[in-house]
Amino acid sequence: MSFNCSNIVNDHSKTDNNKEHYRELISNGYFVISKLLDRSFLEDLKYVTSCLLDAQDEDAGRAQLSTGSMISVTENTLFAELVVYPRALEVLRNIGSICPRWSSGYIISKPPESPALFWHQDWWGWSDLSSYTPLPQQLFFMYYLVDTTPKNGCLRLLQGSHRKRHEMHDLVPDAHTDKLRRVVDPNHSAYQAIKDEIDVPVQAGDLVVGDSRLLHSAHSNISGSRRTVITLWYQPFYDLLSEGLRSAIGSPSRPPKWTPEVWEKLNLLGIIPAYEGNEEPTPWNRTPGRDLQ
Ligand SMILES: O=C(O)CCC(=O)C(=O)O
Repeated sequence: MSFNCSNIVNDHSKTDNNKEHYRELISNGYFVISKLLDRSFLEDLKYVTSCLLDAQDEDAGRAQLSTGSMISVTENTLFAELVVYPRALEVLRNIGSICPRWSSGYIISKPPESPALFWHQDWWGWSDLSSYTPLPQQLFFMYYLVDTTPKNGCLRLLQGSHRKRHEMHDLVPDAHTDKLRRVVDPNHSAYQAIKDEIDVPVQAGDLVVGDSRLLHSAHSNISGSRRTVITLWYQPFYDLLSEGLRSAIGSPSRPPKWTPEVWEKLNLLGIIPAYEGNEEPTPWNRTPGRDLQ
């Protein structure tokens, strides 16, 4: 299996790079790795993703006008390969994650001429004290399948907001509401540009890794083409999480498109969380408490 401690890289130039990524993650809340995806895998992902997007009905699009599509990666087995893509697992190992777990993932595609994504952060365990410490509980791995710029909806973020309160935390405490998803009020502060925001334009096949507590959003897509990202969620330090958090993560449900053989392979790689204790799950809470200062 790939999370073998003996595989840890000891090439010194690489080690410096890895230290830098870890430092960026802890202090800024994210880092970018260019060209992580191999060309032919990228083409396969593009093809399968386009087929899934073409098959989506219009109601699904309206319900997620701000986000874009929200299609689970369990809709096609190709994405299971992405979950355990060796270069991605190496990225995890290099930031010190010995036995990470993966919990979910989505294809998020902004159609042509679509509005901005609302400002939000994705951490749901703010009732757990570890949420107010430097180490990330959960990471996003965002793979953009096309080149992105502010014109076609590139990612934008508030550096350091994973550990430091920003006024956006109070303006939009929990952004995951039906109203914001449907853009009922396009003038809502959740969609607006912020003085401190940083654009993260990338090239197709690049990877953006970030702390789930980081405030982020995406520009509107004013181009004539889709802008697609695949977001995967990992717990890099799963074994250090409180029992309540591990209980809340539980074990993923197994929708039928990923066959038992696929799940078995992922299980053998140790990447699927499986909580077997009796602790009450930490309640779902997406609003940071006053301890975030
Ligand atoms: O669409 C994007 O660029 C960002 C997606 C996002 O915010 C997320 O996956 O949490």
